[in-house]
Amino acid sequence: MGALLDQKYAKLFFLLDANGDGVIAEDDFALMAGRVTAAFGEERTAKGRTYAAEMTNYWRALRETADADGDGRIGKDEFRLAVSRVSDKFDTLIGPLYLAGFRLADRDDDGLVGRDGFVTVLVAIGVPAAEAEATFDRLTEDGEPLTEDRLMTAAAHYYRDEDPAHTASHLLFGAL
Ligand SMILES: [Ca+2]
Ligand SMILES: [Ca+2]
Repeated sequence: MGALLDQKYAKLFFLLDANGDGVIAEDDFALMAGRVTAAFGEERTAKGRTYAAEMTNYWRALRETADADGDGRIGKDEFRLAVSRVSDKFDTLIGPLYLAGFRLADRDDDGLVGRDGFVTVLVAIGVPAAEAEATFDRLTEDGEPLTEDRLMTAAAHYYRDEDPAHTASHLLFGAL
């Protein structure tokens, strides 16, 4: 694993440890899903339920890969290895969560996400608002909205790629 991927996985661990107790467990994923869906008032809608289900799937994939002693808790070192392996199956294990997040933020279902929707998701998962704004600017041009393809490409780069040409993707969740 290269240094950049290591930094990005460390950032993911920090964000996914939603209750800040230093380990990742199912309660973190429930907490984060609750925060994101509540930010849009979608806790009980189809979109919100899809997002929560994808959070659970992501957690299960990590747990099956990482939790060798079966105590339901994943520490930082376990997480780095697990997320690296789960990222090999980005399209089936991780991509659907990002797609569900995009669709939550796409308030009018036109396949585009504006600044407010994007920033709302990132703030709900723990990224400071100013960094979320900067991420939106890096991923888009001249006030254009974010497309689904652009987000999915950035997310795939975040989990799998260290190409210096993809800085905007590496900074998806703010400074490393
Ligand atoms: Ca935790
Ligand atoms: Ca839209």
